[in-house]
Amino acid sequence: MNYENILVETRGEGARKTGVIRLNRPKALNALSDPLMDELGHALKAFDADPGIGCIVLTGSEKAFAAGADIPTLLQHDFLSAFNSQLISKNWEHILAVRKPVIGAVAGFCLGGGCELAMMCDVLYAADNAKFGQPEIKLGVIPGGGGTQRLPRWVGKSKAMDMLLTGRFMDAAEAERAGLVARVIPAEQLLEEAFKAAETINGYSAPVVALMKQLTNQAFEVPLTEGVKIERGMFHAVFGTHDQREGMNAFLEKRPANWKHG
Ligand code: DAK
Repeated sequence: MNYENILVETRGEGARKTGVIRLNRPKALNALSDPLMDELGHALKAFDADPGIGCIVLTGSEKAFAAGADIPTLLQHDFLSAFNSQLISKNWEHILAVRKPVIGAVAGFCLGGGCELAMMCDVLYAADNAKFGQPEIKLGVIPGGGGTQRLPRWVGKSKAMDMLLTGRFMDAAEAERAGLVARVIPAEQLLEEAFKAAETINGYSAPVVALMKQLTNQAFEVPLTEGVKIERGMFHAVFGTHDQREGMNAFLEKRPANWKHG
């Protein structure tokens, strides 16, 4: 696929590298048009399928991660055309099918669908100039990419309501306090820090990383007792891998582990 709305590269020195996807529609503050979301889905799938990639960093520009769905496109629809075409639904949740960790590195505006996309990442790092918001109410609509569902789970009901009902933006410091992002990083160091975290993850056993992601995301989907039960079964299952014995032996022998990713 020929990418026109994203930039794609790989980074890193180790055996497993980092796939980097940069949203790139600067004139529209990276608004998430259908072509952009198609390209994003394609790039995510390709990195996920590549055994040489350990994890993925998704980022935008210094000015905007993404300022939301593409408003001119939304304006072309009425109820029937939105309903019949399943408006921007088909390519929206490809990111949720990715089994490798996706680190969102957010600088500048992260609004509407941009915030919803960020919340679908596994880890979020924010530059100190990041601004998060679900301003759909100002456009006379509600979020359509999960904003009313994920935001309360991430930041609690009261803060989510405050943001959804007023349309106000949250700065990076508030986002960290609220638990929306893992860390706030000076803007000029954002990507380097994200790459460093990615390199660390790339250095671990791939199936264990994938399982860790799967189980942690499952915490938002299943009841606690059920989730703990599934974790217990999976804990026992990893004892069937080479990497469990290797990791524990390497610790006792005071040497780096030599993972076989199996
Ligand atoms: N779409 C298209 N173009 C946008 C845009 C957007 N969301 N946001 C900004 N732009 C464009 C502006 O129109 C402007 O273009 P020109 O006029 O230069 O041609 C350019 O980017 C620069 O924007 P501004 O001149 O406005 O720049 P400022 O620095 O003054 O303001 C801003 C920055 C981010 C505060 C402002 O642009 C803004 O408020 N933008 C709109 C933010 C917003 O309302 N976002 C929510 C959109 S609705 C769904 C999934 C997702 C969604 C729906 C359904 N399904 C799965 C069903 C999501 C919906 C949304 O996100």
